[in-house]
Amino acid sequence: MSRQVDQSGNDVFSSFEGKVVLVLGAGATGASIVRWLTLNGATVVLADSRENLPGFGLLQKEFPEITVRPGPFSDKLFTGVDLVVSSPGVPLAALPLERLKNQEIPVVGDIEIFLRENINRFRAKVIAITGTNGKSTVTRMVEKILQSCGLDAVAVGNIGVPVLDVLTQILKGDRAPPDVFVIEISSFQIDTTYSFEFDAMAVLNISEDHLDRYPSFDAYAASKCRIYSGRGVRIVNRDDPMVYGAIPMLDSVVSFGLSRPNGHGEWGVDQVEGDLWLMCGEQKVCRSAELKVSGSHNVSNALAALALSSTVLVRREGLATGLLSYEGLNHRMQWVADVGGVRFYNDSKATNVGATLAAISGLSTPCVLILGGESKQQNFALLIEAVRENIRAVVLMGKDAPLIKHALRDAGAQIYDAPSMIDAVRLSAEMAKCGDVVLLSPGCASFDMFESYAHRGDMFVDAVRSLS
Ligand code: UMA
Ligand code: ADP
Repeated sequence: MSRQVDQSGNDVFSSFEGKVVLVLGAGATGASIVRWLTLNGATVVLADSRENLPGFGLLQKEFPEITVRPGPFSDKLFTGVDLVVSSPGVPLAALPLERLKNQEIPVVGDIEIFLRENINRFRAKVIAITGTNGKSTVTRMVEKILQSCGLDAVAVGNIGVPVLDVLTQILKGDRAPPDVFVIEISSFQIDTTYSFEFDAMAVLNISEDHLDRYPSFDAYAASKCRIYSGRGVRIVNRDDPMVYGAIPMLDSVVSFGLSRPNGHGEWGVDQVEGDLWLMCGEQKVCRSAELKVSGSHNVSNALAALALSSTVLVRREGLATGLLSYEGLNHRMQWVADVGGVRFYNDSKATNVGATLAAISGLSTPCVLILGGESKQQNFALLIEAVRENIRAVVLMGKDAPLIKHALRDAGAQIYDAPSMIDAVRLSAEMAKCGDVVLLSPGCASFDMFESYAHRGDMFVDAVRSLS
């Protein structure tokens, strides 16, 4: 992003008054950007590549003054604009980036605008959390910890609350600026961010995902690690070579991992008098068994949350209480029901292979696994070993079922196809033996069959309830 000055020589970001801003994507983010820009005096053109916007009527009602351009993004759309603000779901490759660069028109996302506004006008602390898996979990854990320590902390970003909507609330006097914004930030959002004005940040882990959006796994990993390029305390996972290897050993690096802490101020676990404790250096914080979420990946998440929270705290008395009040989120290894001696778990939020691996390795009983959907070009052979060890049968659903079946052909498990969620659940219930687990952990995006991962999880829960 070279130029930040509009045709009249003004800094585009210093005031939006009178600026022509093109907003791309009319989803939750797009609407929040329009809200913020109109409130701050910009002339907004909102474009969405869908011809028939379902919420078109509502948008026109809320923003009668803006121009809406449905349909494929044409070159003409970008003429005469001072700034382009893009939604995370819009692939940058779909934009005429070369032309925009030549014309010195910046292309940014909502997080960039938020960070600039926060620095200039609100000055709240900002913690940023990214990674392939665990972002929402850690974001909520940090929010809980900070609230328990007496701070006004608010979770925003990819977790489902567009950052600019909170700034709009503040500007309208509907809420006070918080002490801390805890931002869950996706790689799509990082790609349109440049300021990285965070007080602390973490890349929790990196494994394959979104390979339909990035030219390679390395490009995806590099996108995530860009959040370390600003100032602030860099919290890094010493168990993940993709993350640990990516950062130069600069100042302000604090590590966490599932081993004894490396030293004072570092985070880890240790056995003390027969119990496994989460530790900061030599200091005990809480027993791992006290956490209300299970699995070693959640111990890792808890350590990351403690490390991140500590960077903005003067006193740490509420750390353990806040962490232990976190009870988990729906659709992440959520127990649904026991039917005929079989436990059913909803892990619909496992939208990539890494999350499915974490789910399977946390199980101590045989399992029937419901897998499949949009595979996003991931390598499902990574599941072979875990399937061989833990899985009685695999029930496949969705668009890329044939591809996954091929990848798992040597895994030694029985593999079945199911045309719908209800069929998948019935088939799994037939395959499972008393004492087994039936686990929906699809390792895929949901959009081939469902509106979202939450819709997929809800359909699973309904299907399980219909069994009993
Ligand atoms: N659109 C276009 N052209 C395109 C692509 C999309 O016009 O080429 C339009 C669509 O027609 C639609 C709009 O863009 O009208 C949707 O925008 P969006 O996909 O950016 O979605 P939002 O509703 O703005 O939600 C986004 C995040 N979605 C994505 O990154 C895909 C939400 O994360 C996030 O909660 C929200 O902003 C608030 O910050 C969801 C997600 O799936 C949960 N994230 C991915 C993940 O977690 O793996 C990254
Ligand atoms: P995200 O917001 O990054 O998608 P979530 O906290 O919503 O992360 O969890 C998504 C999925 O990843 C769930 O299936 C969850 O069980 C799994 N998961 C959570 N934390 C981790 C981790 N540290 N490593 C691997 N998988 C994880």
